[in-house]
Amino acid sequence: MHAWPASEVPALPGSGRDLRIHDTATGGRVTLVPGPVARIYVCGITPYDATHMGHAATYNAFDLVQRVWLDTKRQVHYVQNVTDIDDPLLERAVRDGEDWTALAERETTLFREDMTALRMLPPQHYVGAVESIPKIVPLVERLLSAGAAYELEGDIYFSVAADPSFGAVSGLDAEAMRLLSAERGGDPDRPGKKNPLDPMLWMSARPGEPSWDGASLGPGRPGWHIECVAIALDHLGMGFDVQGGGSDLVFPHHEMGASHAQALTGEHPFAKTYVHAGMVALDGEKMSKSRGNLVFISQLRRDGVDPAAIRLALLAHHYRADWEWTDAVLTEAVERLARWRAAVSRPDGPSADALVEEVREALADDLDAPRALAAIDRWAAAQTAGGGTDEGAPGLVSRTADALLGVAL
Ligand code: 5CA
Ligand code: ZN
Repeated sequence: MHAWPASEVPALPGSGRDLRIHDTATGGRVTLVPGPVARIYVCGITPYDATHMGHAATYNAFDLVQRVWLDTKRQVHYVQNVTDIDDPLLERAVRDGEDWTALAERETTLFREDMTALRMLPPQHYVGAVESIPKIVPLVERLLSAGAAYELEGDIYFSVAADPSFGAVSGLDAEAMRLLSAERGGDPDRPGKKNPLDPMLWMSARPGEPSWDGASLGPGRPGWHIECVAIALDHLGMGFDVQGGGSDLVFPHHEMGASHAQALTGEHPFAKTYVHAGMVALDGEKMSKSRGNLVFISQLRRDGVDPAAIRLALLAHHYRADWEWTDAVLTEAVERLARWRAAVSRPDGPSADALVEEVREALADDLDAPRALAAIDRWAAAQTAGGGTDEGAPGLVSRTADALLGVAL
């Protein structure tokens, strides 16, 4: 699949800082020190009801990770998937009487447009589940022959018992895992499973549903977790720097992915660091497709909202916080954007050398974007108060907002 066009990332004077970030697996902060090419996998959308504010908030967090890395003069190798075949996508297509491929294509196109408008850096590899089936099937076959998977009435399940470090990503107990598994695509109550938590790797063809050639597995379609494992191993290999997603992916998705990969390769870890963004809510409830309480980026754009203001609304919240979308959040962002634009449109202003370092330091400190915004607010206020004759300052502030925050002034 093709991704979306990249916006330029201006180079800033001096050099960036290594990112200290919260790692879900250890429950503490780690300093990321990738090689010259930092490797990141961010779980992509299931293409229906895209792109809502929750999606955008999560992708914003991982866009910041990359901007910090680029500022340290590293290259970034970024991979993202599209879950273009899965139960919820098929259910939505049936509900709306629409062809599931048309639905997936339309929503993926919309997502690309929204990501472009928000100046999110594109992945080098944007990969669909369907196009990955030829990579997924041999992995499932290998898990079967290694005794890490088993068949149940034609379906193939992964055996969580095959991974001695199962549980290491989420740190949850069995009861909590069981509840989340039932809520998030698992089938803990299906009789005959070795462990209720065991996730499906390959679902045999169901009447009226699409299916693909699964070689020795028979016709069917892939499970969710093995999709991301196949794509990540294909493009990044084991031990990549960060796997990212929203906090609703900690369990089962990222836990199972780590177990699949470890059982496949005998190596540890799948990702060195697991990073999760908080959940955006609307009207007191997590914004979700199943509840339908969604604010769409494309709708706001159609309403004439500047994408840079949407971006500022996202940046005003710490990525790990759960927060609520309100009209006031947007109004504040629109006002901030206007203040910043007025401040950088003057020919000179207060020196911005220290500001660049403040923004760098805020982001390196577990992506503290609200602190970065506050620093630029202070510069803009000083500018408005008429202090300073540094001719390079407005341009430097613009480049800083663009390079580190993805905000075009
Ligand atoms: N296709 C899978 C990942 S492989 C999936 O979870 N798709 S999704 O469309 O449901 O979500 C895409 C990303 O948005 C995930 O990282 C998910 O954690 C995140 N996300 C979904 N809802 C919210 C929300 N309300 N707030 C923040 N992030 C969210
Ligand atoms: Zn995923």
